[in-house]
Amino acid sequence: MSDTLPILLVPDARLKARARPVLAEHAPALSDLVPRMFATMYRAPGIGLAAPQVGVPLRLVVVDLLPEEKPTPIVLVNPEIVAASEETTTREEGCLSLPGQYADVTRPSRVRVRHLDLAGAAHEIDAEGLLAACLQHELDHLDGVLFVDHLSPLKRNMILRRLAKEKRLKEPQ
Ligand code: GNR
Ligand code: NI
Repeated sequence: MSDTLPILLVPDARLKARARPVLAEHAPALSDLVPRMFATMYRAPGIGLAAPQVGVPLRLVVVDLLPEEKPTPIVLVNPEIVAASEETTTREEGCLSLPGQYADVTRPSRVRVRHLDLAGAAHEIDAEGLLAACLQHELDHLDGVLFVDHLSPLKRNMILRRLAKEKRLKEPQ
């Protein structure tokens, strides 16, 4: 198993930056980075991880909805949402960069995501359910957007204050 990477936590300015497209020149670095992103995600554990969460400002995401029962690792290079349903779904989300914090987030129920794989081949995923929410959550990270940015300022500040308080209690000083 590859070494894991530290996951950046809110507040960290790198989580608010827009990530840059992956280019051919990045390919050698990805063969080390992608296995480490999967190791980091599986260990957390989480169902998705975006490169900016491990301090790499590239448009790269890994996802696996069922690491336990039926592992289905997906790598998305330069993903984009090319279509989204008008219908929305509300579900509870969490984020490895805001540990222990959860809130209901409303997003399009279905999305079509276009992306490249590690070999540079183009793919499209038609996603619904948890996969649709997870892909939108991960693609948001590439634009410096967190799930709390979809909440009312009141709910967002409640979560950010709670996170700061729990951090203070965990690491006094
Ligand atoms: O592990 C995760 N679970 C999750 C649940 C509902 C919607 C989105 C997610 S993604 C999250 C991992 C994470 O923070 N990815 O950026
Ligand atoms: Ni997240």
